[in-house]
Amino acid sequence: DPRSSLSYYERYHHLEDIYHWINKTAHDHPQIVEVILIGSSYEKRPLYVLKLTGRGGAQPKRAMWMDCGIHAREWISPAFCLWFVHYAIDYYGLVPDITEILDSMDVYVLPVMNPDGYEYTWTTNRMWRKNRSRHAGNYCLGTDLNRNFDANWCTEGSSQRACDETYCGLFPESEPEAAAVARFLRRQKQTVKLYLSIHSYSQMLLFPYSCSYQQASNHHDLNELAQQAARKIKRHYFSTYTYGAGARTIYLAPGGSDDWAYNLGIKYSFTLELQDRGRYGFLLPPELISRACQEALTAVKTIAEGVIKK
Ligand code: ING
Ligand code: ZN
Repeated sequence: DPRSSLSYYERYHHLEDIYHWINKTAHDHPQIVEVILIGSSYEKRPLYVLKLTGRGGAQPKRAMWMDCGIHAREWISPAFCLWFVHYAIDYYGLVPDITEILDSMDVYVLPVMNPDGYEYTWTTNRMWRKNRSRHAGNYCLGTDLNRNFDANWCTEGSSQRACDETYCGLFPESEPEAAAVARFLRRQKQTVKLYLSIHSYSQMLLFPYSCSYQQASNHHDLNELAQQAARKIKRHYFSTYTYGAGARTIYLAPGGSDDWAYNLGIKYSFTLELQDRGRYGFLLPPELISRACQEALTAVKTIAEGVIKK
């Protein structure tokens, strides 16, 4: 097996395998990790969040949120959430960067936000993007979860047609996956200071707004953090990440989670588009997982440290 030299974190995993990993990780590291069930998917799969907690910090402690796998085919995204949790557990107390982050902020990680879609990419259609919900009268299945949040919902840049890839759903948070995340963040909005959503591909660090061409009130802060992250990645790995407000950097995209979180009051809100820039696209080979995750880890640590110091 040519993959036998790759570690668990350098491979992609079935959904069942990831659920097993979540349980085992929490069981093996009870002093750092706690599992929280925040809801379930359309097909009734659990949505588990891992809460990582360090020692220090004043009460109430600040927090950051990171979700992976909103889009089913972006396999590097769940792979990165697992990579990040593993890194945090392995190096907490040993490496100053992650130690400071966990001591300053609780870290909530949702490894697979769209489990039904993820499963479908393993069994049936590798290029599936949306969830797997059915709406009365529609032949086509699935809503784009990153068009289903309440941020200029279903305006230009998304579709009202159920067969389209950017179908916005019946109403904001019509999808149980989006509703579960929104409900959790609404309850935690006093403590959550940083929102991160992990996608692929195109190597970009995006921030609000994507739902309009309006400039965020702290645009310069957001741009500076993204620039710092991009420069650090360039210096360490020679990879280019472009950055900027979503609508101006890629395209107008209403209903996205980062814009919604930003409007909720989480003023540091980013979408990270991981490797690559199009050679393999969504089909990033396992051999490239390690490099992609190291770059993403650099970005996450840089942004989190920046938020802690603000
Ligand atoms: N890109 C994102 C998408 O949902 C995005 C871009 C970012 C949209 C932030 C809205 C808000 O289209 C990918 N690759 O999914
Ligand atoms: Zn995506």
